[in-house]
Amino acid sequence: MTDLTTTIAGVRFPTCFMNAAGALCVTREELMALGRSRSGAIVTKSMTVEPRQGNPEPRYHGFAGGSINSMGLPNLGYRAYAEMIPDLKQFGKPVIASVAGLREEDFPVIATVINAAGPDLIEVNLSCPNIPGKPQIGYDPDASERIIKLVRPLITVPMGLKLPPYFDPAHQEAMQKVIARQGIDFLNLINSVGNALVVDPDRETVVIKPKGGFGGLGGAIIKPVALANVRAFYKLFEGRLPIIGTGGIVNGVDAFEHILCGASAVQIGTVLVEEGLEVFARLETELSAILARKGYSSIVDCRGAVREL
Ligand code: RRO
Repeated sequence: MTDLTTTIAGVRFPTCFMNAAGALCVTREELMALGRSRSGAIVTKSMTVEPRQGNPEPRYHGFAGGSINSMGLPNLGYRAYAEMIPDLKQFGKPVIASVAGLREEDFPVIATVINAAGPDLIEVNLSCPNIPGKPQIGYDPDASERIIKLVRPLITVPMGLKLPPYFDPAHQEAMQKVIARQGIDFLNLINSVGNALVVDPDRETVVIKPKGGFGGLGGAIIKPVALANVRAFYKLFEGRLPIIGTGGIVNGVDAFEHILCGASAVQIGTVLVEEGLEVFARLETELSAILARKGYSSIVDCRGAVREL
């Protein structure tokens, strides 16, 4: 049997597959179900200071090649997740708390209390595309660095950043400098491709209600963008900064491609929502099969090994 375990910033994961923040992880029931499932970790929905209902529905739409969402950060508020974390840790797999904020000042408030609750890792979400009037922080290196500076001293567990997709090396290099200066322990690449638009030609409408139909694209259709960002940051950090690859993973081969590009673990969003928790067993079987077929006995054996021509 191939070894699908992995380690991120010194934390061991029983398998490299886990939910992406946002997918089936808002309520206590959903998070406990992730604990009982084969997910290699429990990742919370990105949390804000106050509980939020999120944007008006319909706000998620799945289609053949992926999904578009404009959830608008529906979550229980950080106090509820802080209370839940001790229970979530009983499942013997890492708990990753995803921290967001509507204002810069929110991040340190949430980080302090969540860090004290003892998650195994904290992911700071700098890339929500769906709050009307709020740009994605990760597209502004100065704003990103201000927020990182506020929370970095408060967080004692491994701290990562969830970044938006970048489409130009100059933007990746600018962010790399911020990350290197501030001492980040891992990256999660990528969040959804923000402000995309899906149209239903039969009904002649957009498919989600918020923001005139604009929302974050996920699923199979974004895999090349995700792979590009995993690869670019893997190379910028010379393989020394652990990366969680997120975006476009539908089957074991997709996960293998993320690992070849440099991912140490992968997260599942759209396909988890579409298929449910059973997806984790399928992905394990499929990734094990391809690793075995190619003679790799573990993830470390092939991580980052994609060859250039
Ligand atoms: O809640 C959302 O609308 C959302 C968030 Br916070 C995010 O980071 N990425 C996304 O696609 N949707």
